[in-house]
Amino acid sequence: MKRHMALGDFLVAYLRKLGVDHIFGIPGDLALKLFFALGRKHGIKIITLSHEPGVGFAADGYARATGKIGVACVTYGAGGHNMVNPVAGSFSERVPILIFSGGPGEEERKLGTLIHHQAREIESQHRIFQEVTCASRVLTDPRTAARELHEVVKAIWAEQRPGYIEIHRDMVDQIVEVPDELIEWDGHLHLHESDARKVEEAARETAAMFNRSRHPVMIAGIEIHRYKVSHELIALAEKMGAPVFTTVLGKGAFPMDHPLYMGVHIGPISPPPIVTRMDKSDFVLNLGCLKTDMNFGNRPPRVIQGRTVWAVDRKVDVKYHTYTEVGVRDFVRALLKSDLKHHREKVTYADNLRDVSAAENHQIRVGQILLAVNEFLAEHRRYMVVTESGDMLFGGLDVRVPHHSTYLAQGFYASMGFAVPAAIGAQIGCGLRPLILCGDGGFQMTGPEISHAPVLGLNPIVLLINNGGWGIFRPVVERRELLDIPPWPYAKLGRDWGGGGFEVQTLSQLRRALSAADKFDGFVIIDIKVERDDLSPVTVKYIKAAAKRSQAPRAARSSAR
Ligand SMILES: Cc1ncc(C[n+]2csc(CCOP(=O)(O)OP(=O)(O)O)c2C)c(N)n1
Ligand SMILES: [Mg+2]
Repeated sequence: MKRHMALGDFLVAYLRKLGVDHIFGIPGDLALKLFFALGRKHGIKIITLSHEPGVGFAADGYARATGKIGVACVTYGAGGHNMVNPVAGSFSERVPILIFSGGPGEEERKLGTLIHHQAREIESQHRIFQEVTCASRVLTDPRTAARELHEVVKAIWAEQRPGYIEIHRDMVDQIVEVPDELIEWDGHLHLHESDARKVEEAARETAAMFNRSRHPVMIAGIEIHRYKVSHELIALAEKMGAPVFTTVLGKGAFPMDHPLYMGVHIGPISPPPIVTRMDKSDFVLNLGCLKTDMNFGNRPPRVIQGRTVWAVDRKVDVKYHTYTEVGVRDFVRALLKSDLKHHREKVTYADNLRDVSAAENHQIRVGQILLAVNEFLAEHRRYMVVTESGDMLFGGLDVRVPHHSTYLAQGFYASMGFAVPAAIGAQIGCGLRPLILCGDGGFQMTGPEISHAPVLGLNPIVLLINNGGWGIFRPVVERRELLDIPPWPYAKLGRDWGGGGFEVQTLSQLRRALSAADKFDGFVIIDIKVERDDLSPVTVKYIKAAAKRSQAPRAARSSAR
C-alpha cells in the first residue's frame, strides 16, 4: 500500500490486507471498471453467478460459513436493486457483507438527462441501501475515499451487518490519498469494546441467580456464532451442567451432538420434552438470542422476566434492569471466570421425529427424509447442511449435524432463494460439502445457480422435496390451486447442467441415492417425490399457529359484524 494510489489499486490492496480472497459479482457498464479493477488477473478471485440475488446470497453464505466478511460487486440500479433482498436478510440476521456498486460518472450526471438504470434520483440507490446496512458511503472525494471505506468496513465488523460502498465509474482511476493509519494497519478489525465494570457486575449478578436456581437452562442464539464465542460457550455450559437449547436462527451455535444439547427451542411448538423442561425452569440464561417471533414459535416471548438474563445487542437484561455496553462475548467470558454451581442434569436430546415410521417401500414421508438425512450425517463427515425457506426451514430444525459441523439457514428473515447460492458461497469459503434441503418452489427461485457448480469445482447435494407447489401454506388456505407450480425435470436438469440427478419415491431409494451422491464427484440433485399434503412435523404446528395470529383481534371481528 502506498500513500498515493489509483482507487482501483487501493481497493485490491485494502481487501487483500483484510484477507478477502473471493468477490461475488455480476458486471454492468456502470460498474465495468470497478469490476475489472477488483477482478484483475492474479488478484482476488471473482465468482460470477447468473442473477444478483444469487450473488447476494452467495456472499452471505460465504460470510456465515467462514466468519469473515463476504464481498459482492454489482452494477448500479438494475444490479444494485436486485441485491436489496439478500442484503436485507444479511442485515436482519447479522451477517457481515460488503457491497460495492458502480454508478454514473460526474460528467454524465451533469448532462441533466436521466441515466440508464436510474430509478428516482441518482442518490436513490444509496438511500435504499441505507435502510439495510449499518454504514454506507458514496466515494466521491479522493482525499477521504480510503478512510471512508475503512470506516464502513470497521462498522461492518463491529456490528456484524452489511455495509455499502458506491463508486462511480470515473472514480476508479482517480489517485486517492492513503492515510498512515491504513498503510500501517495489520488487517485486523475489532469488535466494540465492552465496559469492563458493567461486564463484571452483570456477570456477578447472573452467577448469583444461577447459583440460587435449581432447574436452570441456557439458550444459545446467533450472536454466539457471529461473535465467535462458541468454544467459551461450550466450556460455560459444561461448567454449569444445565441443558442447552438453541433458537431457530441460532441452530448450530452449540454442537448438536454435545451431551448437554437438548434441541431447538421454538416456544410452545418445541418438541414436547423441551416445552416441559422449559416450563419447569426457574432460571433462563439467553445468550445472543434475538427476540424474534420465529424464535418463539409465533408468540411474543413469554419471558418470566424475574428469572431471566438476556444478553443480546450489546446489552444484558438482568430481571428488570439493563446493563448497556456489554457485548455477549465479554459477558460469556466473564461468566466462565465466575464461581458457578455445577448441576448434574442428565439431558436427553429431543426432536419431532420420534413417531416417524421407518417403513421402507411406501411413498416416502417428509419425516422419513429427515431421518435418512440424520442417518447419513451420522456416518459421513465433511458435510454441512443448508436449508431453504418453506417446509424445510422447519423440517431442518430436526436435522442433527454432528462433528461440530455447520448448519446454515435464514432462520428469521426466511427468504426463499437463499439455500442454493448460499451453499455455493459457503462451500467456496469453508470447503465442506453442502447438503441442501430445499422445496421445489425455493429451487425454482435461485436453484439454477447450481449450474455454476462444475466450473467452480463445487459439488453440493440438493435434496429437492418435490410436492408440486408452495406446500407449506396448503393446510391453511381455501384455494389450494393458487399454490401449484409447474413440474420441472429436476433430475434431468442436474444431469444436463453437468452434475448428477436421481428421482426417488421411497426411503430405500433415497438412502441409495444419498450413498451414490456421496461417491459422485460433482453436484447432484435428488428429486424426492412426496405427497402434496405431506409436511414436516414442525411446519404443521408452526403454520397453524401463524394462521391463528393472522386473524383480526376478536374485538375488531365482532364490531365488523
Ligand atoms: C422471496 C420469498 N417469497 C415468498 C415467500 C413466502 N413463502 C414462504 S414459504 C413459500 C413456499 C415454499 O415452497 P417450497 O419451496 O416448494 O417449499 P414447500 O413448503 O412446498 O416444501 C413461500 C411462497 C418467501 N419466504 N420468500
Ligand atoms: Mg414445494
